[in-house]
Amino acid sequence: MAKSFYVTTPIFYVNDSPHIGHAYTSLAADMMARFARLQGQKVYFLTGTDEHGQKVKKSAEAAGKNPQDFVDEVSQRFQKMVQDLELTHDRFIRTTEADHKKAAQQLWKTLVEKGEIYKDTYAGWYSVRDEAFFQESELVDGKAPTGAPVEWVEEESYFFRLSKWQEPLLQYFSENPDFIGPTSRRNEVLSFVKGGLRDLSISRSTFDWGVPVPGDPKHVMYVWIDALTNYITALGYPDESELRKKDGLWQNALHVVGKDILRFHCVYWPAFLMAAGLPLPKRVFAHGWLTNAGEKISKSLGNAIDPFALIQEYGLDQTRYFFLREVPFGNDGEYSVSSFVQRVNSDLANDLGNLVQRVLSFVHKHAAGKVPVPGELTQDDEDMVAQWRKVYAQMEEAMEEQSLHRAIEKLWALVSSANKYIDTQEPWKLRKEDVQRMETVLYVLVEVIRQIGLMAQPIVPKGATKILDILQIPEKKRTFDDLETPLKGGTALASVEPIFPRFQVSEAGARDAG
Ligand code: ME8
Repeated sequence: MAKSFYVTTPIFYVNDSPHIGHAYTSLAADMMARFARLQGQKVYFLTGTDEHGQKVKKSAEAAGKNPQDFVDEVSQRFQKMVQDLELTHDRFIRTTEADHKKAAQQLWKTLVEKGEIYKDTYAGWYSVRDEAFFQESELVDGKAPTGAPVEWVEEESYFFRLSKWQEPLLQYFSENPDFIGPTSRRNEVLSFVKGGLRDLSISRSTFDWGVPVPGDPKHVMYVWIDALTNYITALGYPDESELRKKDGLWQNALHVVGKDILRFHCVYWPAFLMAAGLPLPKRVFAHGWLTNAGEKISKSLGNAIDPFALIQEYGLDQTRYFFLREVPFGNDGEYSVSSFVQRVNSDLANDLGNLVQRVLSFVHKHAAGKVPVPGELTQDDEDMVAQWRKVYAQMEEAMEEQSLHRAIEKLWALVSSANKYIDTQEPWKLRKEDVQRMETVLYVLVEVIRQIGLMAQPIVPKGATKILDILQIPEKKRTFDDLETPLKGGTALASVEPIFPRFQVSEAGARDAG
């Protein structure tokens, strides 16, 4: 039976336009979804927008719009981003959709029935930018730890008995050491929970842009309890059958998030689920921040990079490749135009692009444009043709740990091996000395290019598709299972076209310098 894999991105606030940070998370999740599909897994990939709360409400006011019109408009920009990124998501969820509101209200009702919610008064600090409550002791120079301004809030509020879940959470983390990745983030969560949990205010009564609290419409739900529920709305909750299915989507769910929202996903969310008697997702993986000149890229800091501009100028494959390869997934990563151009020139244009171009043009010129029929394979040939097995196993292992950069690095080691193989076998010499041997060498190379094309699909889908199209590989023969079935000699190749262009390094350097 095919394994299941459910991958989610955070749902993004519609307070402002999407920037490269949002695109980054989305591209990473997309690579995971594509990889799992090619493995033959049953995949569900969810992304969307988080449309309630004070932050969105204030942005709507500032824009002079009513909140619904405003969120419709900004959500469109995120839907456009998702389209431009050519994500392979199964649903784009919006928290203003009816099925989601119903799910959030059902979760609330269940928590009430289980005695997990009580009414009191909240008095404390609130950061609208973080949509988070803070204790006096947590403030740094009168601001939230993120540097966001805070305001004093004193209002009637419902509370969730979070304190009660401190021990069960710690026990769960110890029994499920892979629940949070990477390890540094796991440690961060452990120390936060060990430091003691207070009950959490989960409703607001001084504004109305949110999901109404069942039975008490003066209150709207705290935006995070509403937002987190999106992950189960998409699986049909209040119907719990998918959530409880053994080895179904939920038991194999991975939440990909940025490290800024670790606490919400690794403490609040599992506590809500435990309290409601629902099973937990398999894992939360928190990646780092993209930085520009050392500062987190964010709209509020005014250093946002427009993903649309980047894609338009350099291409989608290039944008995917740079961010997923350059930044070790989990760490922070610095973006600059010159590092971008250097990376895509060297890995895409030179290493992979040249390999394909060189070999396939040679086949067109000197081997009648057909996959050559090999003679007997030498040990070197055998090793080259079989190297993918090790590479693929390494990629699978890396993907299991969300080590996206490592998976890419392993594949590019195969690209390097193929380039070395050309240099040692020297087919251009064989053309004059031993045509049969030349054909064998070319066969090996074309076969390895096919293997690389297959495995590169989740990383650079457009380039990989071009490669597989030149090789005339039928659409149905492009899964990872097909790695096992080598090319047959004699198939005609389509004409060769450039796969990855080169960019000017000098211009990029000038741009970084401002
Ligand atoms: O937090 N580098 O939404 P949000 C890397 N609505 N990733 C970045 C980034 C950067 N500089 N900036 C943003 C919310 N991100 C909530 C989520 S989920 C139930 C609710 C990415 O619009 C990263 O994934 O503020 C981060 O966690 C997310 O955008 C925050 O998006």
